[in-house]
Amino acid sequence: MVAGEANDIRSTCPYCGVGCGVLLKPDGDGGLSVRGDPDHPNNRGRLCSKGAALGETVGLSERQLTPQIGGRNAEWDEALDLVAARFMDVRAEHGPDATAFYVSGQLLTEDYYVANKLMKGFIGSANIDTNSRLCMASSVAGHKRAFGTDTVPGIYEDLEQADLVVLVGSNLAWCHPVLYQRIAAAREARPEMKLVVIDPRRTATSDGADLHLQLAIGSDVALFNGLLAEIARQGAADEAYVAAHTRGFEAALAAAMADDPAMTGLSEKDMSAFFDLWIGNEKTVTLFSQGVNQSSAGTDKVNAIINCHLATGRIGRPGMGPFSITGQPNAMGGREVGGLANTLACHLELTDPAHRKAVADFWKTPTVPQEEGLKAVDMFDAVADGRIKALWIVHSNPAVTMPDADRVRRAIAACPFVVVSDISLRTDTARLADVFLPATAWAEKSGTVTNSDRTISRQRAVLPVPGSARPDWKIMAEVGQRMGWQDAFDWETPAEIFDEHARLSAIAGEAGLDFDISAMAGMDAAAYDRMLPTRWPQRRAGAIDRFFADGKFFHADGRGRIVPVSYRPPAAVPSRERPFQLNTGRLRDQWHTMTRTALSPRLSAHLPEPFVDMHPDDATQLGLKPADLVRLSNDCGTAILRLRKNDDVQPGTLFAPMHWTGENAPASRIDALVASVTDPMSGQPESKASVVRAERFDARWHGFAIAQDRFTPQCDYWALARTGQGYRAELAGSARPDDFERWARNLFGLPNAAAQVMQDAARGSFRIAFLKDDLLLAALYIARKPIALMRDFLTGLPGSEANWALAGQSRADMPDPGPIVCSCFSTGRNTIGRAIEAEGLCTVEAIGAATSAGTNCGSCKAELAQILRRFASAEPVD
Ligand SMILES: Nc1nc2c(c(=O)[nH]1)N[C@H]1C(S)=C(S)[C@@H](COP(=O)(O)OP(=O)(O)OC[C@H]3O[C@@H](n4cnc5c(=O)[nH]c(N)nc54)[C@H](O)[C@@H]3O)O[C@H]1N2
Ligand SMILES: Nc1nc2c(c(=O)[nH]1)N[C@H]1C(S)=C(S)[C@@H](COP(=O)(O)OP(=O)(O)OC[C@H]3O[C@@H](n4cnc5c(=O)[nH]c(N)nc54)[C@H](O)[C@@H]3O)O[C@H]1N2
Ligand code: SF4
Ligand SMILES: [Mo]
Repeated sequence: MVAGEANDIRSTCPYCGVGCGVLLKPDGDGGLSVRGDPDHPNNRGRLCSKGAALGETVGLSERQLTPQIGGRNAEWDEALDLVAARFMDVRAEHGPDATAFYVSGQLLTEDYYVANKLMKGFIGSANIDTNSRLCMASSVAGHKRAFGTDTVPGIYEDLEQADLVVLVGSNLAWCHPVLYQRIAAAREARPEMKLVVIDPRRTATSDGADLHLQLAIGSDVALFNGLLAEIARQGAADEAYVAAHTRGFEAALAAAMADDPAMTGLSEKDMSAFFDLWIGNEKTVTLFSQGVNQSSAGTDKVNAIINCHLATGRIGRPGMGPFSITGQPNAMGGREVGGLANTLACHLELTDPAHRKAVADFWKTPTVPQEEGLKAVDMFDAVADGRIKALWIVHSNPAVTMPDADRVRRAIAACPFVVVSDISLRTDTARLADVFLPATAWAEKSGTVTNSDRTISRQRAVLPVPGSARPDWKIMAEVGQRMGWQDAFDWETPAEIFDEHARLSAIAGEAGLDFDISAMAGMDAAAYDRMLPTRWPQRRAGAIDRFFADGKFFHADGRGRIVPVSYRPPAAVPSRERPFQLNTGRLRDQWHTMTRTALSPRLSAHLPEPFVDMHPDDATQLGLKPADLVRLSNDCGTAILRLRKNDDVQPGTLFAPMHWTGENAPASRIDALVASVTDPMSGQPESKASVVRAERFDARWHGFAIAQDRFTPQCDYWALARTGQGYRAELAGSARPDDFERWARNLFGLPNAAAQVMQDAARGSFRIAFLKDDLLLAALYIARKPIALMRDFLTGLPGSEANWALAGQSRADMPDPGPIVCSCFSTGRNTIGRAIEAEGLCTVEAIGAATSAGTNCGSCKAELAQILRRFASAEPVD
């Protein structure tokens, strides 16, 4: 049903690959109320903090709603004609491979289909690659090696039915919170169910596990080879299964035996506990994510995991199997349409002449390329060295998220013709566009997405299209038509595109491949509109209940491959010059480059500043104090980040989030430090194991600013975040301005506002508050050292009568809540800590009863448990 209760519109959350169903109700004023859809099989009504805050991110304040050419507003006709003409000129003069598209796993399937058809079918190059190269490419390559196709055999129910869930390189509690909660609920119902987390770093996910293996970064192959060897030693291999359905066991076992599990740095005791658990539980799901994929050994890691499942026959049955979880809402859909430079469409292969011919016939085009196109890192190299002269970036922000991001940013800037389709101009990439094309955003557009367990769900337009924004599929189809291919890009609705995609998939089914949704073809607009969540395959030629249930794989001989793999350490080796391994990843309440989540004050309050986690021993050795700023550097670039001293990370390793950009913290772009080393098979970058040096950033002054209106600081370090009352920023500089009052007036754009000033020249401290009619407009607090202020309290003051704000302290009647832990109820860490102490709380439920924290979406439950544990062990909470 399209409409739920009380005319809510059913749609799908645009963030992670869990694919939660949402019920949306426009308030008629541009806003939206959002609830979890109780009838959606993925989430059954649950949402995480990001999904629950979607209503706060649909405003138009940051949107660009007209096309731009060279920075000036333009009509669509002019912009589209220009894009078509420039791409055709480059193609005519330099050949199709001088053009490229860089697209995204957040595109809808229909958008993605059009992009792929335009580039591979008509422009005639395979130079279309996607941010999924940075995300899923190693899993794709590993699946193809093992299974013959890119098949994710598992479904979410398997995670609930398993007796053992192993999470490898996955911070599920933060990155797939609703799925994590489904596992947590299953464990509550069946306490004998075990959870193992394999991650070099302590996380909210590992804190809830029965066993946490803090292996050395990049050593997963050695661990799973150790497991395969132990499986053989204990006689736990399923010999009949191996003989009937696989190839390669002997060679893989020999390679595994030759590897040394000590490379993991794990104790014998932990390793054998893990091996025994894994071997002892037939119903085991091994779920993996970016700690596996984003590695120069990513494909081998994937196969090392799958090997253990094939060797034990633990695949193709309920409650067991390898499970590659997708990150983006439509990472799976992008693989279906063939959005990667080395695939064709519907899991068909570019390099297979029969596949090529079938697709060319279907598309009625003579020009399907024979060669694979450039993978993301190579593509931006080709942009840098001038081979690519026309580039179209859709729904991604590669100037921030590609490895060696400063170089990528320079390459895009130097490219002769760059088109960017985005919803906002305020991105590091969009700022470099020659032509900017304004896309409709999530709540304004229609189509389908496929989640991690192959469930296709509808996204539905619920808000009116603002300004002259257009859906991505439409923009690309119009360009295709203007290039001269009227018929091939002549769709009126996304339903027609879906139908074409479903019909094309019949070819894949006939070729004996896994992706076949031909039974979904033939839907008219009304049927498409009513579409319910549907898991593929949906074949005309008889249903498949579960992939690999019959022991048949997609290699020509029908057998799965157990692939010999050997441990290789990460490409960059720590040295005296660059002694730290830099691990990077995600935070609970931010999505990638923050263009949407940072619009929500609640989400921004969780962790409002970029930081680096460093082990206390390393921090002491470097003479760093708590809250110092740290400068990380290597050959690629530098980043300045706030120090968080804690033993969540191992000595010699660092962790920093990936989210901050030139727009909100220009000195803290973490991918500026990530070397563009890739996995030789998948081309996926090693985003979690670059090497850096670390030192104190010698700031002469530190500052904290709050204001009602947005401001853009000019200093060496700053990080801006939204608050309920406006904005907050951390600031620091290596040179002290002569006149802080003038500096502050410039900063806030308040040349004449009334001000209160408090300063202590000897201590180097300066505070200024700007007021209008007793209401606080803005305030700035400066000191020589990192300043201790009640920040989370101060951020609530702009706009209120707070002529005492300069004190920087909360008042007895308004205690400082501390950093937000529960973003649904804005409950801070201090509030929770006070409740634990005052009321002697010792369970997450008791905290919920006392403070409401964790009682709505539940995304913070893992952190509440962490706070409790740390209180119990008298560890410092931060
Ligand atoms: N809140 C939030 N959720 C998201 C996203 C987001 O931006 N924000 N993005 C979505 C996307 S696109 C993706 S791809 C997923 C990613 O989801 P995850 O893969 O769960 O997230 P990451 O934080 O990138 O990395 C996971 C973990 O890998 C660990 N790791 C690093 N190196 C190694 C290693 O060598 N071995 C092992 N075993 N582990 C290692 C890191 O310490 C980290 O905790 O999240 C999705 N969900
Ligand atoms: N160091 C490090 N780097 C990483 C990673 C890591 O773990 N560590 N992870 C990698 C991974 S897994 C991923 S998936 C990538 C993600 O990296 P990106 O895809 O580059 O990041 P996003 O911020 O999701 O970029 C999406 C862009 O699309 C825009 N947008 C939003 N809605 C629409 C729409 O409807 N249409 C259009 N046209 N645009 C829209 C947004 O404003 C934003 O600018 O980052 C990768 N980079
Ligand atoms: S878990 Fe959260 S971010 Fe992921 S789809 Fe569900 S609500 Fe959206
Ligand atoms: Mo991703």
